[in-house]
Amino acid sequence: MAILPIVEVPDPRLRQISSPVKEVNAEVRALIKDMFETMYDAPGIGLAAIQVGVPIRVLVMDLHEPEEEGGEPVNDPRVFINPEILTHSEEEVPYLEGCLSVPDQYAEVERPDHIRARWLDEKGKQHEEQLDGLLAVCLQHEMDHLEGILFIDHLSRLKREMVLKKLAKMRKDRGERAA
Ligand code: GNR
Ligand code: NI
Repeated sequence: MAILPIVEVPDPRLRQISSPVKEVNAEVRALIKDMFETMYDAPGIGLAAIQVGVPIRVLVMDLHEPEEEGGEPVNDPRVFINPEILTHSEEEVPYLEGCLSVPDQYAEVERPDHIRARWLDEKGKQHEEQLDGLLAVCLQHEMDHLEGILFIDHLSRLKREMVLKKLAKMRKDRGERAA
């Protein structure tokens, strides 16, 4: 059990293409456990293995709602191994995205509204489902990480530079080395 350091821009590892998982074994399951711990600690709603420096096609996700008044937090952990998008809608919708690897920066990204996806779970069992809403947004964001793509790559050059400038300023104000 471990909370792993999250890789942030401009680390070149975020640009790597992740390799398919050949066998869903104990080593992969141990990584998944650490990824959940890291994601919940951050906190975030999704995490790709490359964000903790491991270039394999493993994603974890939990779209847990923030605790409602007086209610219990609802956890819904999901694992996606070797995910594929089979089809996607023509219609795109904007969503205000953020990324643990581009800390504290948010921008609207347009993506297909719903997708049909196939993946393996942590037991190696295959799933195929139509996904929409935040689940579709998040899976597409995480699958981009597997190809070395970040949400800021979907923005205009001007907007991307604004986001990176704000990040550099935030780091400078916090006394970190600028990107
Ligand atoms: O925690 C996260 N929130 C989020 C919000 C909108 C769209 C995508 C995301 S994913 C992000 C965690 C992350 O960086 N995953 O790669
Ligand atoms: Ni991300």
